[in-house]
Amino acid sequence: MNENKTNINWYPGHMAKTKREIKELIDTIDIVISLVDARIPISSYIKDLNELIKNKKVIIVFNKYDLCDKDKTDKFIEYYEGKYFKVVTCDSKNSNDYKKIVSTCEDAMKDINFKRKEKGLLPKKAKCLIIGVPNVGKSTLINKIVGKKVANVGNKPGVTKNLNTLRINDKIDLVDSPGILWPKLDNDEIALNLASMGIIKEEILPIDKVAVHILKKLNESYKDILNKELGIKEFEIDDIVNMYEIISKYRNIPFKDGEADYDRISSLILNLVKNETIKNITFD
Ligand SMILES: Nc1nc2c(ncn2[C@@H]2O[C@H](COP(=O)(O)OP(=O)(O)OP(=O)(O)O)[C@@H](O)[C@H]2O)c(=O)[nH]1
Ligand SMILES: [Mg+2]
Repeated sequence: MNENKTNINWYPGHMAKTKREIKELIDTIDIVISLVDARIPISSYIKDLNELIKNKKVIIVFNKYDLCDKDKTDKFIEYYEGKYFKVVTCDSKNSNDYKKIVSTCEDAMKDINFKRKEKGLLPKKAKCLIIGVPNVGKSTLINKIVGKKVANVGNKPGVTKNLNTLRINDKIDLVDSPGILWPKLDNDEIALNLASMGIIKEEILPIDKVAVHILKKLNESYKDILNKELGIKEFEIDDIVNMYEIISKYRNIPFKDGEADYDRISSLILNLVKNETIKNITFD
């Protein structure tokens, strides 16, 4: 198995381009809606957000809230509260939580228009930029707010390719943006958390490293899931070969050349998260 330490540097050209375009656009933006994955609310926060968006009003959205461990979420919400205008939890896929975001935008815009009035300026329509790492649910949220499919969505990173302004109503315009990361993913824990949630493309990191990271995290906080989904009762980080053999037997995955089929099992572990079989987890 590949146990080498990787120094991942994934920063494709289109992310640099998106950042340049955001910097050009930002003066016309009133509110920034910054999405994090509620399962990794710190790891999935864009590291250079403040530099990118100057001092705009920010709403932090804990998206995929339906998939996170709610017992752990409050302390992360507290961490962001006070730093930003508002924190909102949201399941963009199967709920009407998006309404909380719309009303928070309206509140933020009241503040902005009040200040404009003091300066003798007319009220303006809210222009809101949706921003976040890849695959966090930006386009899904936009489709919910619009009430129909206006943006492409996919269960993989890098679906949206361009900044895209959409008229919502006479009060709000929304700008969808491609997912961005920061130039160097030099922290292994953060990189592996991002990979576990499908935010970094699968080809970027060795799949077995990501799978072992998931096992380790489940063992730290969610032993019942490890047992139920993979048949592991006593996790041993120093004996991954044995762990993979246990999973082979439990899941009926045939051995290959006398060994557990590492690639297949690693894929299976990643897919448990990707297909939402494993829920109620927070890795940060
Ligand atoms: N369970 C759950 N799934 C979600 C939620 N929001 C989005 N998804 C799923 O997450 C995947 C990615 O959604 P997208 O809306 O394409 O994500 P994006 O941030 O626009 O991704 P890029 O355009 O690649 O940056 C899709 O499979 C969505 O169905 C949510 O709140 N809960
Ligand atoms: Mg998108």
